[in-house]
Amino acid sequence: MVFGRSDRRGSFVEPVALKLLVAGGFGVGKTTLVGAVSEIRPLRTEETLSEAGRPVDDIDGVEAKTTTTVAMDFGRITLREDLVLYLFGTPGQDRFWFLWDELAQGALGAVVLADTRRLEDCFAAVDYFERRGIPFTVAVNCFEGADRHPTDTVRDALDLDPHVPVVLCDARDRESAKEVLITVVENAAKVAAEHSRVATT
Ligand SMILES: Nc1nc2c(ncn2[C@@H]2O[C@H](COP(=O)(O)OP(=O)(O)OP(=O)(O)O)[C@@H](O)[C@H]2O)c(=O)[nH]1
Ligand SMILES: [Mg+2]
Repeated sequence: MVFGRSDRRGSFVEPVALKLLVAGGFGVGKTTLVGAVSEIRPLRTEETLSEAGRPVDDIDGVEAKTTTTVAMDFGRITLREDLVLYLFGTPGQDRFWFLWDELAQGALGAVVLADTRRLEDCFAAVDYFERRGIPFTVAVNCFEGADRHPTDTVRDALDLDPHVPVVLCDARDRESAKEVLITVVENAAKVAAEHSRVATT
């Protein structure tokens, strides 16, 4: 066990709280994922996509979308009695990039959601976490109608380091989304352990 405080008598254990980001391109399912796993009513900041926004909002491939996140999503999930995750979903559109640094403060890890029909939309998020050294996991949200690509194809297309996990998910499904978050936490723990090993040798 990497996280959490144990109590030999098995009584109440104060949980460790970790902050994770849920990022990725526009309309890739970030708000959906946070909503699917959150055990509290998720905080959402959705606004209607308007005609006025058309010149700046790139809705190619997500024409059915009527709203977009303008600040953040927030949710919480208890993975184990001693481990609670606070989830912060980022806004997907480029005009909200200025919020990312604020949201990323203190984040232990991140999910980069990807849609194989618009893979290039998550380049910016991958780049952001690589530059800041925040361990991330790529989760391919398997939309109906999208070709199923093996995870290695996605890894190659995104030019990811071999240690970056790539998983498939359905952002609408609680168990599937939970699996993604477990991968993010395990990977972040692995990266942290590797860093401390390097620091002490
Ligand atoms: N078929 C299918 N639809 C999905 C899935 N995930 C999300 N959707 C739909 O796709 C649309 C986009 O979902 P959102 O969760 O709002 O996407 P987002 O990434 O938060 O979008 P922005 O905040 O605007 O960037 C919504 O209409 C969802 O119902 C999925 O796994 N499969
Ligand atoms: Mg959203």
